[in-house]
Amino acid sequence: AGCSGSGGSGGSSDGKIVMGFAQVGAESGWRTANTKSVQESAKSAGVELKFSDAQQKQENQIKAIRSYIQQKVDVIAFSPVVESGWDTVLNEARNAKIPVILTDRAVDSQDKSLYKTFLGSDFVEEGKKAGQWLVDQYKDGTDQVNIVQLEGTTGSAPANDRKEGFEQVVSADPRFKVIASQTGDFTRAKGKEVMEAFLKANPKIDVLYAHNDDMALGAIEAIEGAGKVPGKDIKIISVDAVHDGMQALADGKISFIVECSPLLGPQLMDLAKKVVKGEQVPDRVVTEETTFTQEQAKDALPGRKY
Ligand code: GYE
Repeated sequence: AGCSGSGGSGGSSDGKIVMGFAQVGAESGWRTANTKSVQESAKSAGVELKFSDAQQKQENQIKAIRSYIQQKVDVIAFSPVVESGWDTVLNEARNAKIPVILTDRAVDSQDKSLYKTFLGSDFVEEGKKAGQWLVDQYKDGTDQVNIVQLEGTTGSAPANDRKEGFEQVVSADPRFKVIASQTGDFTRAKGKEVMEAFLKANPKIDVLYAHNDDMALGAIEAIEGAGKVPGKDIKIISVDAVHDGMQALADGKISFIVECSPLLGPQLMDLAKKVVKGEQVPDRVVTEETTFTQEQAKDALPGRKY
């Protein structure tokens, strides 16, 4: 990008589209698979990729976006770590006439013209699927069901929405009680640490709902460390379906996983090419996803790419 002269919109000196991609970090198996997908698809789509890792900090992401604006890339894509606080930098991109694509996570900006499209999952739907599985599991009981929740990164779209969708479903039945809920920042280490605290403070935990597999995997270590059997003494529901999560599901340690696909790269490159050409794109592209029981995980594992 930044080459002057004829031909209008950007392009690197060899005519390639240049994309600046501001990634959240490397906090989870999901994120690693997502990064790989973006990098590989850029290569095969002939897109020159400038990539940055914000280490889960909004200020780093804003810095990265500003530097992409300065470098006059053709298109900026990013996965906003939290939902709020983006209007200023998105305005700067718009003033510089650089189109922005949101991938994976949403922003809460009122002005939808600050970005061209949003590619990613419906996280409220994922939370509902998690809640629905639980409701089905306990359809015959009368006892109270004590639930603890490991939330994703505070203020992030998947944490907000997975919590909301789950609540919408389970709150219809007064037996379901969320007795503790805290962030584990989508990491294994935090998932373990917070689950240890939950176990100390709550003698009777029936269910863990973790907003991603990594936190569930950390929590499994905490549960085993406390002398309990994950999947039996405490049922575990999580979201993502990355390899290690699917393995724990097949092994009976996790009870149910709601899939969230990280393989957004090919669709992102497609959208980027259209946006750079000035073509119309849909303002929302939702990823297709399923759910996995323990049996389904055993079948699916050999063919999983991540
Ligand atoms: O579920 C989690 C990751 O934004 C969908 O971020 C993504 C979430 C994913 O750290 O594992």
